[in-house]
Amino acid sequence: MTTRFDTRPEKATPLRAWNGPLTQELVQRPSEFGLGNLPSKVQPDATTNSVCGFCATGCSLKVHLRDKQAVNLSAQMGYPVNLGMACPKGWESLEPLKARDRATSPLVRDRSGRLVQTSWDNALKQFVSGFKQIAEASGAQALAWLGTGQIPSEELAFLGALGKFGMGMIHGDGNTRQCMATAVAAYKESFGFDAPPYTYADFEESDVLVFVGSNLCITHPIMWQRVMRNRRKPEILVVDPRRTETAMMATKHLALRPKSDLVLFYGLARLLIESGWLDTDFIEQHVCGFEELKHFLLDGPYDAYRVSQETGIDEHVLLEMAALIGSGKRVSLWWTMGVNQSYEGTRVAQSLINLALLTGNIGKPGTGANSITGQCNAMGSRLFSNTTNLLGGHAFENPVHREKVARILEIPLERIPDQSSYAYDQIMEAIERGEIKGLWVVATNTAHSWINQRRFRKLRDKLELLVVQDMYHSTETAQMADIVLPAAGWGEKDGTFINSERRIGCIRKVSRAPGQALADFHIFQLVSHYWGCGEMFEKWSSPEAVFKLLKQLTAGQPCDITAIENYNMIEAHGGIQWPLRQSSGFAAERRLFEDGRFYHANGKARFIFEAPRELPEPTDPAYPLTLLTGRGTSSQWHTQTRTSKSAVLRKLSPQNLYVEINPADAEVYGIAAGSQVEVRSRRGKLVAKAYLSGTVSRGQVFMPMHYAEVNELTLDTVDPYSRQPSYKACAVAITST
Ligand SMILES: Nc1nc2c(c(=O)[nH]1)N[C@H]1C(S)=C(S)[C@@H](COP(=O)(O)OP(=O)(O)OC[C@H]3O[C@@H](n4cnc5c(=O)[nH]c(N)nc54)[C@H](O)[C@@H]3O)O[C@H]1N2
Ligand SMILES: Nc1nc2c(c(=O)[nH]1)N[C@H]1C(S)=C(S)[C@@H](COP(=O)(O)OP(=O)(O)OC[C@H]3O[C@@H](n4cnc5c(=O)[nH]c(N)nc54)[C@H](O)[C@@H]3O)O[C@H]1N2
Ligand code: SF4
Ligand SMILES: [Mo]
Repeated sequence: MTTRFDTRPEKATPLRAWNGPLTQELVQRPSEFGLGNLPSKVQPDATTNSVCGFCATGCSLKVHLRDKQAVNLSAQMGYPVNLGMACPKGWESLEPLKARDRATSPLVRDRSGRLVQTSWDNALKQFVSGFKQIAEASGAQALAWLGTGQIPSEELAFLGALGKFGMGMIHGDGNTRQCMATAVAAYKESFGFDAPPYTYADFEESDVLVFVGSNLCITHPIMWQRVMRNRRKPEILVVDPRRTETAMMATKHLALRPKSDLVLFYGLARLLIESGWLDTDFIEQHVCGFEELKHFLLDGPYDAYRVSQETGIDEHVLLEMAALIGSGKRVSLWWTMGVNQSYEGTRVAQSLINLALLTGNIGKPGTGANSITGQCNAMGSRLFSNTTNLLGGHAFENPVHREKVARILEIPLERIPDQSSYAYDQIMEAIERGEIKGLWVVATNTAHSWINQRRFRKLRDKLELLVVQDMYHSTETAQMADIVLPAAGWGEKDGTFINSERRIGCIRKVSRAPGQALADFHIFQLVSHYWGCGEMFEKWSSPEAVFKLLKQLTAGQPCDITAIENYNMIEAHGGIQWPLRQSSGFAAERRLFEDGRFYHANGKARFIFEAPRELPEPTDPAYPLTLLTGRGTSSQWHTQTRTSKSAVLRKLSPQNLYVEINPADAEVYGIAAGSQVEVRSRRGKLVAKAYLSGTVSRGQVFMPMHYAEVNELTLDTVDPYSRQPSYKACAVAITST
């Protein structure tokens, strides 16, 4: 669908009765609202620090201002995360803000099907009346929102609280489901709380680092720099079917068969048990379920011979790896999407956690079973989005938790639902069934990033109202919307992000949003007033005021941050990791579980295991190749709405879709290097340029997710525990065109 814009000024709609001076100001002067928002200590011409808005490394950038407007930036020296370094995306952070396709005014679809400019007042009236009509006709379960891990915690919490407590929605999820849900499910079950235990110093303090399904070099370049600072001459093992940039830098690359991870780690656990490479004291005191795990491994098909057959990794390499993990002084295990995005990802993540627990590699320098987070604030989303859990890591089902949240937020208890939301895929299915009819998409580009796009695109017609809130009017999802709400982006608003090592850092408004674009925070304030629940959010007057509420909500939780006073304190310490219960004398880098106490009621961790499942879509003669998808380069971010706006970043990445094919396979299929090929799955097909390379093994092909067509091919299966989509393996065929 192509969308054209009508730039004719629209007849002013009269304001309805407002219930607060704030909203008056917001609506009358939307583009100026919050301009005075720069931190008071910052002079008009000065520098201020802001955490990067791309990946979850959480580097701090020093932004240089002229007349309160950012003109340049550099990496901040001395910040405990990046130590003066930044990757190309960080350096280019200001460019996406200047793009010509920024959404600068609300848009609504007119009768002829075009998106036309309108006022905030009109857009919000249409949004609210449309959603209310749906709720009146079909109940609040007919509404849902999809959020993100890319806006500050204060905004995420606002969206979640507004959606559930204010507007009465039950269903809301976010793009963190595509990304981190598996790690969340795994940690919760194994440790009793979603708690990545590490600190980045662990990269420097390990003797053995094992990276599983992580291409750290390009996906978290500054974390990789921390690995490079390790002076202990570490062994670096990379477990990835592809010979990635990271694998090339490793001391050993284990190119396992796609999705054979579970068998591999069960095989290694068995070798550890058989060889007595265990920390038996640690297991006895701090972990439940060892005997059960032992029987499962010793009685099951996890001997080195069979594991080698299934994974494609030589037996002697398995033994070497077990010896490194079993006898290494400080072993750390790291994983990302090669694990999380799988139909059995939760169990794979837990098989890694099991290895750390078996060898007592947790709670000490250079150790841990460490999930690396993707988006800048995926960790904030895990705690504060009010989707998978009630604000602050609480449970919707728990009456004590509901009472606590109602008391702190001063809202009626009955506004808090006692059931969890549908997950992302279940929201999609509910739209397909005609059960969900109104969808509000905030800071995610579903029409590119969601799995099996063809199925998704058919859902558009099932929705009575699709509202998209984005920085750009040009995204695939915004183009499908009935209403587009123009949002300010990173750099144009205040708030906090939580990085991969649980470090809370501040982002600052250093640039003015274009036209009438507003910070998501202010959009949520407006929606609350138009919905008629503005009173409930009276205290939610600024991001920092919300931060104070959030910190109260964490009281007594593993993520307790009640001792963080305010944003200034966060800045003064170079970010602060959760938890922080006492404000005096804490180290800049802290890890969890130093006392061996986990978050289950008995203080112990659990060994969790289960027999591997069948691959949902194995290859066959019609579709003989396995398609792997993931990140292509360090200069491309996801659906490229932001990174494509920087000329520098564009130069650093291929502009057109390509498919990596092993040269031997190319010969079999008669494919010449650089030629156009058709890639087909059971769901769709596309044309891409053939890039012949030994980085993929025979029988596999790789395509980066940055091009919209790729998810036409992917298979929409999910892990049953985390409901995270299995983006990383489906069967395809290739022919030359
Ligand atoms: N430049 C850049 N950086 C980013 C992002 C970006 O878009 N661009 N996105 C950010 C986000 S949100 C995320 S979630 C992270 C993702 O960071 P990563 O997880 O590091 O990135 P991916 O390329 O998605 O996947 C990692 C690897 O998993 C491998 N893999 C596929 N199947 C399997 C398997 O069965 N087993 C194993 N062991 N490995 C497998 C792939 O070959 C791939 O190399 O990156 C973050 N950083
Ligand atoms: N095939 C395949 N598909 C994948 C993956 C894969 O490995 N393979 N990885 C998955 C993963 S891990 C992830 S995280 C997802 C990412 O998928 P998406 O979340 O869809 O990707 P982004 O391009 O980051 O989309 C963010 C959107 O928010 C907008 N935006 C940015 N900042 C703001 C803001 O402050 N406010 C508002 N309102 N909007 C803003 C951007 O313009 C953009 O449209 O993709 C998933 N899809
Ligand atoms: S590594 Fe991540 S956080 Fe650091 S500058 Fe690059 S994109 Fe930003
Ligand atoms: Mo992600």
